[in-house]
Amino acid sequence: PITIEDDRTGLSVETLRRALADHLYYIQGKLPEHASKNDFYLALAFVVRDRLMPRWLYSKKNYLQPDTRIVSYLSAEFLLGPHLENNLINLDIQDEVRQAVQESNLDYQVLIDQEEEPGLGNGGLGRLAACYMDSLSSLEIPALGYGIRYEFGIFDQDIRDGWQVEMTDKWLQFGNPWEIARPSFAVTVKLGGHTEPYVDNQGQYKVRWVPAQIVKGIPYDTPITGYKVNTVNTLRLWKSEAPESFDFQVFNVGDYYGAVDQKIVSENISKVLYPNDEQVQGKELRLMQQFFFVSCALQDMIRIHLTSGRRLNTFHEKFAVQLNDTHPAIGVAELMRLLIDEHDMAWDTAWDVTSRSFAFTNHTLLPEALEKWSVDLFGRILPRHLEIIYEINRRFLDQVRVKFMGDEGHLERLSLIDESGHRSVRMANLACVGSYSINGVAALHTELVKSTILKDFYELSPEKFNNKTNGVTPRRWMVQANPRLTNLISSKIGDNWIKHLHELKGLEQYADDPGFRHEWRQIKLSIKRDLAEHIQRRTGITVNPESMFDVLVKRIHEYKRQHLKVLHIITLYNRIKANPDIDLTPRTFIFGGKAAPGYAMAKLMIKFVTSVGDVVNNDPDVRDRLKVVFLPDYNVTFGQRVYPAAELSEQISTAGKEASGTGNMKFSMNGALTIGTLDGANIEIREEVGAENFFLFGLKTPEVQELKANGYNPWDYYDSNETLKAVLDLVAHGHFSHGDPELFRPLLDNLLHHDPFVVLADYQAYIDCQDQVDQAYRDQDNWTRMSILNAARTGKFSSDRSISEYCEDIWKVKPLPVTVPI
Ligand code: 26Q
Repeated sequence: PITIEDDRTGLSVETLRRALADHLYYIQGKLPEHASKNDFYLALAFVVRDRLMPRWLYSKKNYLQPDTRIVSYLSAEFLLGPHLENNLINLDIQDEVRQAVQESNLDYQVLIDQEEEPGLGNGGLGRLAACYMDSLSSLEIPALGYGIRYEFGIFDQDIRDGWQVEMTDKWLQFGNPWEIARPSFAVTVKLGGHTEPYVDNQGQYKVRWVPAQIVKGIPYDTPITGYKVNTVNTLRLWKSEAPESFDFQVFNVGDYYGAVDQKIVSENISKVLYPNDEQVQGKELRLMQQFFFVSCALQDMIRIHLTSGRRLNTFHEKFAVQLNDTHPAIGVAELMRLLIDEHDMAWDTAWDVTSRSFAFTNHTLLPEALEKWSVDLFGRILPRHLEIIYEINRRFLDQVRVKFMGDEGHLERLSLIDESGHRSVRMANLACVGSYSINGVAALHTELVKSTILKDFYELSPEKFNNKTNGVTPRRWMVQANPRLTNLISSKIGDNWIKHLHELKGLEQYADDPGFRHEWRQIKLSIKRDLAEHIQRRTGITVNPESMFDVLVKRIHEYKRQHLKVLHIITLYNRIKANPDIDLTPRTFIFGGKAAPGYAMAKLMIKFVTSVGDVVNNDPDVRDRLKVVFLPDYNVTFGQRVYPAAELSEQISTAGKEASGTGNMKFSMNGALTIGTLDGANIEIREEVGAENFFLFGLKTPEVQELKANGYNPWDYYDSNETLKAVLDLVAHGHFSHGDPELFRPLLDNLLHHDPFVVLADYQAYIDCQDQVDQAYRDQDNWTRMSILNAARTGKFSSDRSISEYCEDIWKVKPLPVTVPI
């Protein structure tokens, strides 16, 4: 029989080829001979988007069914990474599309590489949100992600003369085929001004917010496909614009520039992602961003709720609203305002709905990362919310007084307002009071949250607290990033593991199989060769693919201790200089990561890596046994290249500082061994893979606390350890700075006199442990065995496991398979 496929939905190679040509001609408006690579990429992206559209539309339709319960994930960041290949994998059309592309005389990889990744996040927290969206769809959970459509995402990093240089990320400049603007669902958001009491026409005493400014929020929807299921959830990101009428009032009195100024402020709100992670500044624009997207999201949810035919007093039954850290915590006050001021609900009902809607995830233990807003600033931007927060606080503290009678300490610490010094609003406290669940992101982290930063809240409401250890999606971080390993694994145990990662356990039986080990090692080597070529192209540095690939990629921060890694490199360098014929394991040290532009010490740490690299890489005595590479512009795309190539994963934060880490999981899954401290999820990784397959070193959390309590003096470690002294002296004398003793002085002074992250105290333990790594690497057979066992035992770290736990314990939401009529 002759079957004719539709150009929009057909999946045969021939139809796909025709659809590609069709889109190039009619959507890009290009003849093939005039089309750029990007034109072909866009045409292909539209071919794929067409094919997910029916599933997307019917998934959306489900949201509006009255009984559908929806997870609403509120996050200021979604660090998605490229969509195209991910969607091909999820739709299971990779082979056909490859073939169609080839038959169109195009190069599949070239087209994939055209995509500019949406870098709408800083690091771990933003990437976690992206992995969670993937798992929600793959598990067929109705979900909406809400965030900001930043025009400029995380800056592009260049390295010039060894220093970081930031450049704007113009990710939208060549068009974004994955988003659809929905101007018909635009909402308005108020800012500034004052409040005034009034009596409404039912005789009710009410408060009116008279704003100084109104901005418009326009939603842009991106489809989030699930793996081999019909569910395609929506990520709805908001762009700010000036309302059409923006200029009338001012314009009429002739203040043209004033009118345009207002328009600029409106458009600035979604302009750029703040590039700081783990160090907050109380900037007005940042508060506006947070409020803007949260208000848009809640208004949108209320619209969906009412459209699905329900009354507002059941809002909490329709939506489970997750707060990704405190960045969206203003939502607690905003939902109260919307219900009371705009929908005439009584306070008690509104509070009942609100406090049953929100759940809060904490991601940090660093005091400098806790968000506080000065009451002055807050009241200037959100005068009504400040009143509401005062009222929430008054009622809350009344309850606290009953529980902790007469204890002023508790009241002071629990209050939503910090009254010490300049008064400020504590966003973590607002999130805790307004949420029915509070969770940390790894077992140790949750315990530390309960015993330190949120101790008082834990004592008040222990039942709210729970742990949800982070996870990462095996679709992106194995199937997409590491197709060769994926094929080998599936050839042995089938491909069920992609949805049920615990099934990787089946690999354990091959850990002692010489043939399997050989294949495993050959794959790692071939990926290392590809990375070596990439390094050559990007940095001009030649590296030996047979050397150990020792990788440290993550945001640059003192607590993550990239400088400890550099001290190790200098130690090896000194050994070679003292004895050029020394027998040591050749290594390639690969660094990547961005520093917050305002974080001088982090930027100096980058210069430290590159400067040591310049000397080590070019010293003839080293004879290419050590190579140091700093790869510029570490991002999701590069992560997909580097995790599969890594043999040693560096997870060396100060114990008690890294909430969880997620890169650690990506490495392990791809068969890297970890050298790490007992911090964050490292602890759980070690539990899973076995202590004998993990290189542990360093002080434990209580030991760090004790050391500091007893007056830690880093100088003592310098003074009593000759190798450490030699390393630091070499830096101090300018060996890595062309004789300039000043360049690294701030870094050295900090280490020798403050060392807040106990780098020097952990130095010797780290060196000793690295020496064990060297020894272990010499036995390649056993190393490969450990590598296989690592991958086989990482089932726990699938984000599917994390999301299932959120669904069962917190959100109380069940899968809802989507039916697509044919
Ligand atoms: C806040 C206010 C103003 C400006 C910026 C910020 C801001 C932005 C991003 C504060 C913090 C962040 C990011 C934090 C983050 O990425 N934390 C990481 O979260 C991961 C996911 O849970 C954990 O694995 C990491 O351990 C944790 O560091």
